Amino acid sequence: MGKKAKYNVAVAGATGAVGQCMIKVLEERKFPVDEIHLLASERSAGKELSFRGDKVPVARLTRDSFKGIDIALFSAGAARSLEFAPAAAASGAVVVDNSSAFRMDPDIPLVVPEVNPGDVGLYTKKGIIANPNCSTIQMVVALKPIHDVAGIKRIVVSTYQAVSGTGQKAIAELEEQVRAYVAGKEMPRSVYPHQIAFNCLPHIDSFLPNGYTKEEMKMVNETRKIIGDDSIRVTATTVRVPVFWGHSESVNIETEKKITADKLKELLKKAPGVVVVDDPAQNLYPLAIHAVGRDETFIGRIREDESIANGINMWIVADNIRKGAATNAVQIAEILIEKYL
Ligand code: NAP
Ligand code: 3JN
Repeated sequence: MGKKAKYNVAVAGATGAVGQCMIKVLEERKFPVDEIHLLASERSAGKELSFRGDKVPVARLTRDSFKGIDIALFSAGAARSLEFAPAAAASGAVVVDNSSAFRMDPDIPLVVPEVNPGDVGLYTKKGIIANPNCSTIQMVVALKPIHDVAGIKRIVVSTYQAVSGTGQKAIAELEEQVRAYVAGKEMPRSVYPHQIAFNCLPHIDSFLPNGYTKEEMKMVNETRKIIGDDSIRVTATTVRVPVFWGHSESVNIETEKKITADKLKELLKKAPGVVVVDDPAQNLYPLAIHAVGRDETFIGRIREDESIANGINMWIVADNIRKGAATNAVQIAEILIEKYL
Protein backbone atom coordinates (compact mmCIF):
# COMPACT_ATOMS: atom_id res chain seq x y z
CA MET A 1 0.00 0.00 0.00
CA GLY A 2 1.35 3.45 -0.91
CA LYS A 3 1.98 6.27 1.52
CA LYS A 4 -1.05 8.42 2.38
CA ALA A 5 -0.93 12.07 1.40
CA LYS A 6 -3.06 13.17 4.36
CA TYR A 7 -4.02 11.70 7.72
CA ASN A 8 -7.06 11.75 9.96
CA VAL A 9 -5.93 13.15 13.30
CA ALA A 10 -7.74 13.16 16.66
CA VAL A 11 -6.78 15.47 19.52
CA ALA A 12 -8.05 14.19 22.90
CA GLY A 13 -8.01 17.05 25.41
CA ALA A 14 -8.40 19.58 22.60
CA THR A 15 -9.79 22.34 24.86
CA GLY A 16 -6.86 22.23 27.31
CA ALA A 17 -3.64 24.23 27.44
CA VAL A 18 -1.69 21.45 25.67
CA GLY A 19 -4.52 20.42 23.31
CA GLN A 20 -5.08 23.95 22.01
CA CYS A 21 -1.34 24.29 21.45
CA MET A 22 -1.32 20.96 19.56
CA ILE A 23 -3.96 22.31 17.18
CA LYS A 24 -1.86 25.45 16.64
CA VAL A 25 1.36 23.46 16.10
CA LEU A 26 -0.36 21.12 13.58
CA GLU A 27 -1.42 24.25 11.66
CA GLU A 28 1.94 26.01 11.89
CA ARG A 29 3.98 22.98 10.83
CA LYS A 30 1.52 22.25 8.01
CA PHE A 31 0.99 18.70 9.23
CA PRO A 32 -0.87 16.91 6.41
CA VAL A 33 -4.23 16.67 8.17
CA ASP A 34 -7.20 15.36 6.22
CA GLU A 35 -9.88 15.36 8.94
CA ILE A 36 -9.30 16.70 12.45
CA HIS A 37 -11.43 15.30 15.29
CA LEU A 38 -11.42 17.39 18.47
CA LEU A 39 -12.30 15.54 21.67
CA ALA A 40 -12.74 16.61 25.28
CA SER A 41 -15.07 16.02 28.22
CA GLU A 42 -18.84 16.18 28.21
CA ARG A 43 -18.50 19.78 29.48
CA SER A 44 -17.04 20.88 26.14
CA ALA A 45 -19.19 18.83 23.79
CA GLY A 46 -20.70 21.19 21.21
CA LYS A 47 -18.11 23.97 21.71
CA GLU A 48 -16.27 25.02 18.57
CA LEU A 49 -12.54 25.50 18.08
CA SER A 50 -10.81 26.85 15.00
CA PHE A 51 -8.51 24.79 12.75
CA ARG A 52 -7.01 26.35 9.60
CA GLY A 53 -9.76 28.99 9.67
CA ASP A 54 -12.61 26.45 9.92
CA LYS A 55 -14.83 26.01 12.95
CA VAL A 56 -14.60 22.45 14.26
CA PRO A 57 -17.05 21.11 16.87
CA VAL A 58 -15.67 19.43 19.98
CA ALA A 59 -17.06 15.94 20.67
CA ARG A 60 -17.08 13.93 23.89
CA LEU A 61 -14.14 11.49 24.16
CA THR A 62 -15.40 7.90 24.10
CA ARG A 63 -13.98 4.51 23.14
CA ASP A 64 -15.73 4.89 19.77
CA SER A 65 -14.07 8.21 18.94
CA PHE A 66 -11.25 6.67 16.90
CA LYS A 67 -12.83 4.89 13.91
CA GLY A 68 -10.90 5.91 10.79
CA ILE A 69 -8.33 7.88 12.81
CA ASP A 70 -4.67 7.43 11.77
CA ILE A 71 -3.00 9.39 14.58
CA ALA A 72 -4.45 10.22 18.01
CA LEU A 73 -2.72 12.90 20.07
CA PHE A 74 -3.72 12.55 23.74
CA SER A 75 -3.52 15.33 26.36
CA ALA A 76 -6.59 14.75 28.52
CA GLY A 77 -4.78 13.47 31.62
CA ALA A 78 -3.35 10.08 32.58
CA ALA A 79 -6.69 8.59 33.68
CA ARG A 80 -8.21 9.28 30.24
CA SER A 81 -5.11 7.92 28.51
CA LEU A 82 -5.33 4.68 30.49
CA GLU A 83 -9.02 4.38 29.67
CA PHE A 84 -9.10 5.44 26.01
CA ALA A 85 -5.62 5.13 24.42
CA PRO A 86 -5.70 1.30 24.17
CA ALA A 87 -9.14 1.58 22.49
CA ALA A 88 -7.73 4.14 20.05
CA ALA A 89 -4.81 1.82 19.26
CA ALA A 90 -7.19 -1.14 18.86
CA SER A 91 -9.14 0.95 16.31
CA GLY A 92 -5.97 1.25 14.23
CA ALA A 93 -4.76 4.70 15.30
CA VAL A 94 -1.21 5.27 16.47
CA VAL A 95 -1.43 7.11 19.80
CA VAL A 96 1.05 9.78 20.86
CA ASP A 97 0.30 10.20 24.55
CA ASN A 98 1.31 13.25 26.57
CA SER A 99 0.57 11.80 29.98
CA SER A 100 2.66 9.77 32.41
CA ALA A 101 0.35 6.74 31.97
CA PHE A 102 2.62 4.68 29.70
CA ARG A 103 6.02 6.38 29.91
CA MET A 104 7.76 3.67 31.88
CA ASP A 105 6.10 0.72 30.09
CA PRO A 106 9.01 -1.26 28.57
CA ASP A 107 6.86 -2.01 25.50
CA ILE A 108 6.09 1.65 24.84
CA PRO A 109 8.74 3.97 23.42
CA LEU A 110 9.39 7.30 25.19
CA VAL A 111 10.62 9.70 22.56
CA VAL A 112 12.32 13.05 22.16
CA PRO A 113 13.00 13.40 18.42
CA GLU A 114 16.38 15.13 18.86
CA VAL A 115 17.55 12.34 21.20
CA ASN A 116 16.08 8.92 20.32
CA PRO A 117 14.09 9.26 17.08
CA GLY A 118 14.77 5.61 16.18
CA ASP A 119 12.66 4.46 19.14
CA VAL A 120 9.50 5.68 17.33
CA GLY A 121 9.61 2.41 15.35
CA LEU A 122 8.84 0.47 18.56
CA TYR A 123 5.26 1.84 18.42
CA THR A 124 4.22 -1.40 16.70
CA LYS A 125 4.30 -3.28 20.04
CA LYS A 126 1.23 -1.54 21.52
CA GLY A 127 0.31 1.19 19.02
CA ILE A 128 1.27 3.85 21.59
CA ILE A 129 4.22 6.24 21.84
CA ALA A 130 4.74 8.22 25.04
CA ASN A 131 5.74 11.88 25.13
CA PRO A 132 7.97 12.60 28.15
CA ASN A 133 7.37 15.13 30.91
CA CYS A 134 8.17 18.71 29.86
CA SER A 135 11.00 19.13 32.39
CA THR A 136 12.65 15.95 31.16
CA ILE A 137 12.35 16.88 27.47
CA GLN A 138 14.29 20.14 27.61
CA MET A 139 16.96 18.61 29.86
CA VAL A 140 17.65 15.60 27.63
CA VAL A 141 17.77 17.75 24.48
CA ALA A 142 20.67 19.57 26.15
CA LEU A 143 22.35 16.56 27.76
CA LYS A 144 22.31 13.90 25.02
CA PRO A 145 25.11 15.50 22.95
CA ILE A 146 27.22 15.80 26.12
CA HIS A 147 26.56 12.19 27.11
CA ASP A 148 27.67 11.06 23.65
CA VAL A 149 31.11 12.71 23.93
CA ALA A 150 31.87 12.79 27.65
CA GLY A 151 29.62 10.20 29.37
CA ILE A 152 27.33 11.68 32.02
CA LYS A 153 27.70 9.99 35.41
CA ARG A 154 25.41 12.17 37.55
CA ILE A 155 22.85 14.93 37.09
CA VAL A 156 21.64 17.34 39.79
CA VAL A 157 18.71 19.46 38.56
CA SER A 158 16.50 22.11 40.11
CA THR A 159 13.54 23.36 38.08
CA TYR A 160 11.66 26.65 37.96
CA GLN A 161 8.37 25.61 36.35
CA ALA A 162 5.67 27.88 34.91
CA VAL A 163 2.04 27.58 36.03
CA SER A 164 0.92 26.68 32.49
CA GLY A 165 2.36 23.22 33.27
CA THR A 166 -0.64 22.73 35.58
CA GLY A 167 -3.17 23.68 32.85
CA GLN A 168 -5.77 26.36 32.17
CA LYS A 169 -7.06 26.69 35.74
CA ALA A 170 -3.58 27.41 37.12
CA ILE A 171 -2.90 30.09 34.49
CA ALA A 172 -6.16 31.76 35.58
CA GLU A 173 -5.26 31.39 39.27
CA LEU A 174 -1.91 33.19 38.95
CA GLU A 175 -3.56 36.02 37.02
CA GLU A 176 -6.42 36.32 39.54
CA GLN A 177 -3.99 36.36 42.48
CA VAL A 178 -1.87 39.11 40.89
CA ARG A 179 -5.01 41.19 40.14
CA ALA A 180 -6.29 40.68 43.70
CA TYR A 181 -2.91 41.70 45.16
CA VAL A 182 -2.79 44.88 43.08
CA ALA A 183 -6.39 45.70 44.08
CA GLY A 184 -5.53 45.11 47.77
CA LYS A 185 -7.99 42.21 47.96
CA GLU A 186 -7.62 38.73 49.41
CA MET A 187 -6.10 36.34 46.87
CA PRO A 188 -8.36 33.49 45.69
CA ARG A 189 -6.76 30.04 45.90
CA SER A 190 -7.95 26.67 44.59
CA VAL A 191 -5.36 24.98 42.35
CA TYR A 192 -2.19 25.04 44.48
CA PRO A 193 -1.94 24.31 48.22
CA HIS A 194 -0.40 27.78 48.76
CA GLN A 195 -0.43 31.21 47.13
CA ILE A 196 1.56 31.02 43.87
CA ALA A 197 1.76 34.76 43.10
CA PHE A 198 5.06 36.19 44.42
CA ASN A 199 5.97 32.79 45.81
CA CYS A 200 7.86 29.56 44.93
CA LEU A 201 6.45 26.13 45.78
CA PRO A 202 8.92 23.22 46.08
CA HIS A 203 6.07 20.86 45.31
CA ILE A 204 4.97 19.62 41.86
CA ASP A 205 2.61 16.62 41.66
CA SER A 206 2.20 14.49 44.78
CA PHE A 207 4.76 13.42 47.38
CA LEU A 208 6.09 9.85 47.38
CA PRO A 209 7.28 7.73 50.35
CA ASN A 210 10.93 8.48 49.44
CA GLY A 211 10.37 12.22 50.05
CA TYR A 212 10.60 13.15 46.37
CA THR A 213 7.59 14.31 44.35
CA LYS A 214 6.26 12.33 41.39
CA GLU A 215 7.47 15.13 39.09
CA GLU A 216 11.00 14.69 40.47
CA MET A 217 10.95 10.93 39.97
CA LYS A 218 9.60 11.40 36.43
CA MET A 219 12.78 13.37 35.67
CA VAL A 220 14.96 10.61 37.16
CA ASN A 221 13.34 7.63 35.42
CA GLU A 222 12.42 9.20 32.08
CA THR A 223 15.93 10.65 31.57
CA ARG A 224 17.48 7.19 31.89
CA LYS A 225 14.95 5.58 29.57
CA ILE A 226 15.27 8.21 26.81
CA ILE A 227 19.07 8.38 26.92
CA GLY A 228 19.10 4.58 27.20
CA ASP A 229 21.52 4.38 30.12
CA ASP A 230 20.29 3.21 33.52
CA SER A 231 23.66 3.88 35.11
CA ILE A 232 23.17 7.68 35.00
CA ARG A 233 22.41 8.92 38.52
CA VAL A 234 19.84 11.72 38.63
CA THR A 235 18.47 13.78 41.52
CA ALA A 236 15.86 16.51 41.06
CA THR A 237 14.08 19.25 42.98
CA THR A 238 11.08 20.59 41.06
CA VAL A 239 9.71 24.03 41.94
CA ARG A 240 6.62 25.91 40.75
CA VAL A 241 7.32 29.61 40.22
CA PRO A 242 4.99 32.53 39.39
CA VAL A 243 5.77 32.52 35.67
CA PHE A 244 3.03 31.94 33.08
CA TRP A 245 5.00 30.25 30.28
CA GLY A 246 8.45 28.64 30.06
CA HIS A 247 10.27 26.23 32.36
CA SER A 248 13.83 27.03 33.48
CA GLU A 249 16.32 24.58 34.95
CA SER A 250 19.62 24.79 36.79
CA VAL A 251 21.51 21.66 35.80
CA ASN A 252 24.79 20.37 37.23
CA ILE A 253 26.43 17.33 35.64
CA GLU A 254 29.44 15.18 36.38
CA THR A 255 31.05 13.48 33.38
CA GLU A 256 33.42 10.53 32.89
CA LYS A 257 35.68 12.56 30.59
CA LYS A 258 36.67 16.19 31.12
CA ILE A 259 34.94 18.64 28.79
CA THR A 260 35.82 22.33 28.98
CA ALA A 261 33.15 25.02 28.98
CA ASP A 262 34.47 26.35 25.64
CA LYS A 263 34.33 22.89 23.99
CA LEU A 264 30.86 22.36 25.39
CA LYS A 265 29.58 25.64 23.96
CA GLU A 266 30.89 24.63 20.52
CA LEU A 267 29.29 21.19 20.85
CA LEU A 268 25.91 22.58 21.92
CA LYS A 269 25.89 25.20 19.15
CA LYS A 270 25.80 22.29 16.68
CA ALA A 271 23.26 20.19 18.60
CA PRO A 272 19.78 19.67 17.09
CA GLY A 273 17.03 21.81 18.59
CA VAL A 274 19.45 23.80 20.75
CA VAL A 275 20.21 27.52 20.82
CA VAL A 276 23.16 28.66 22.94
CA VAL A 277 22.53 32.07 24.56
CA ASP A 278 25.63 32.69 26.62
CA ASP A 279 27.26 36.12 26.81
CA PRO A 280 27.15 37.13 30.45
CA ALA A 281 29.18 40.29 29.76
CA GLN A 282 26.20 41.49 27.70
CA ASN A 283 23.67 40.13 30.26
CA LEU A 284 22.73 37.46 27.74
CA TYR A 285 21.43 34.14 29.05
CA PRO A 286 18.24 32.15 28.37
CA LEU A 287 15.05 33.68 29.73
CA ALA A 288 11.56 32.15 29.94
CA ILE A 289 10.05 35.26 28.33
CA HIS A 290 12.29 34.76 25.27
CA ALA A 291 11.50 31.04 24.96
CA VAL A 292 7.73 31.57 24.71
CA GLY A 293 6.39 30.56 21.30
CA ARG A 294 9.70 28.91 20.33
CA ASP A 295 10.40 25.22 19.76
CA GLU A 296 14.11 25.20 20.58
CA THR A 297 15.79 24.57 23.92
CA PHE A 298 17.90 27.51 25.09
CA ILE A 299 21.13 26.91 27.01
CA GLY A 300 23.40 29.39 28.77
CA ARG A 301 25.46 30.12 31.92
CA ILE A 302 27.67 27.24 30.74
CA ARG A 303 30.60 26.99 33.13
CA GLU A 304 32.92 24.46 34.70
CA ASP A 305 31.95 23.32 38.18
CA GLU A 306 35.01 24.25 40.25
CA SER A 307 34.05 21.92 43.09
CA ILE A 308 34.79 18.67 41.18
CA ALA A 309 37.21 17.44 38.47
CA ASN A 310 34.71 16.87 35.62
CA GLY A 311 31.68 19.01 36.29
CA ILE A 312 29.55 21.48 34.32
CA ASN A 313 26.79 23.89 35.33
CA MET A 314 24.23 25.27 32.92
CA TRP A 315 20.83 26.99 32.69
CA ILE A 316 18.27 25.40 30.36
CA VAL A 317 15.00 27.08 29.26
CA ALA A 318 12.18 26.02 26.92
CA ASP A 319 8.50 26.67 26.22
CA ASN A 320 6.96 23.92 28.34
CA ILE A 321 3.71 23.76 26.39
CA ARG A 322 5.39 23.72 22.96
CA LYS A 323 8.68 21.77 23.12
CA GLY A 324 7.67 20.33 26.51
CA ALA A 325 4.41 18.87 25.18
CA ALA A 326 2.63 19.84 21.93
CA THR A 327 5.56 20.36 19.56
CA ASN A 328 7.39 17.26 20.78
CA ALA A 329 4.22 15.20 20.17
CA VAL A 330 3.74 16.63 16.66
CA GLN A 331 7.44 16.03 15.87
CA ILE A 332 6.88 12.38 16.85
CA ALA A 333 3.85 12.27 14.53
CA GLU A 334 6.02 13.74 11.75
CA ILE A 335 8.54 10.91 12.16
CA LEU A 336 5.66 8.41 12.11
CA ILE A 337 4.30 9.62 8.78
CA GLU A 338 7.75 10.15 7.28
CA LYS A 339 9.06 6.69 8.15
CA TYR A 340 6.35 4.31 9.25
CA LEU A 341 2.75 5.07 8.22
P1 NAP B 1 -5.97 21.43 31.04
O1 NAP B 1 -5.69 22.75 30.47
O2 NAP B 1 -6.60 21.33 32.39
O3 NAP B 1 -6.86 20.59 29.98
C1 NAP B 1 -7.35 19.31 30.28
C2 NAP B 1 -7.97 18.71 29.02
O4 NAP B 1 -8.40 17.38 29.32
C3 NAP B 1 -9.20 19.48 28.57
O5 NAP B 1 -9.32 19.40 27.18
C4 NAP B 1 -10.30 18.69 29.24
O6 NAP B 1 -11.57 18.84 28.61
C5 NAP B 1 -9.79 17.28 29.03
N1 NAP B 1 -10.47 16.38 29.96
C6 NAP B 1 -10.50 16.43 31.31
N2 NAP B 1 -11.30 15.45 31.78
C7 NAP B 1 -11.76 14.77 30.72
C8 NAP B 1 -12.63 13.66 30.55
N3 NAP B 1 -13.21 13.05 31.59
N4 NAP B 1 -12.89 13.22 29.29
C9 NAP B 1 -12.34 13.83 28.22
N5 NAP B 1 -11.51 14.91 28.32
C10 NAP B 1 -11.24 15.36 29.55
O7 NAP B 1 -4.65 20.54 31.15
P2 NAP B 1 -3.36 20.54 30.19
O8 NAP B 1 -2.34 21.43 30.76
O9 NAP B 1 -3.77 20.73 28.78
O10 NAP B 1 -2.83 19.07 30.44
C11 NAP B 1 -3.56 17.95 30.06
C12 NAP B 1 -2.73 16.70 30.28
O11 NAP B 1 -1.61 16.71 29.39
C13 NAP B 1 -2.12 16.57 31.68
O12 NAP B 1 -3.02 15.97 32.59
C14 NAP B 1 -0.91 15.73 31.42
O13 NAP B 1 -1.22 14.36 31.44
C15 NAP B 1 -0.49 16.17 30.03
N6 NAP B 1 0.57 17.19 30.10
C16 NAP B 1 1.79 16.80 29.78
C17 NAP B 1 2.82 17.68 29.85
C18 NAP B 1 4.19 17.21 29.57
O14 NAP B 1 5.01 17.44 30.40
N7 NAP B 1 4.45 16.59 28.44
C19 NAP B 1 2.63 18.99 30.22
C20 NAP B 1 1.35 19.39 30.53
C21 NAP B 1 0.33 18.46 30.47
P3 NAP B 1 -12.63 19.93 29.17
O15 NAP B 1 -12.16 21.26 28.71
O16 NAP B 1 -13.89 19.49 28.50
O17 NAP B 1 -12.65 19.78 30.65
O1 3JN C 1 3.71 20.62 36.12
C1 3JN C 1 4.26 20.74 35.02
O2 3JN C 1 4.94 21.73 34.74
C2 3JN C 1 4.13 19.66 34.01
C3 3JN C 1 2.96 18.81 34.30
C4 3JN C 1 2.74 17.67 33.71
C5 3JN C 1 1.62 16.84 34.12
C6 3JN C 1 0.50 17.42 34.73
C7 3JN C 1 -0.55 16.62 35.14
C8 3JN C 1 -0.52 15.25 34.98
C9 3JN C 1 1.66 15.47 33.90
C10 3JN C 1 2.81 14.87 33.18
O3 3JN C 1 2.91 15.12 31.98
O4 3JN C 1 3.61 14.17 33.78
C11 3JN C 1 0.61 14.67 34.36
C12 3JN C 1 0.61 13.20 34.18
O5 3JN C 1 0.28 12.77 33.10
O6 3JN C 1 0.96 12.50 35.13
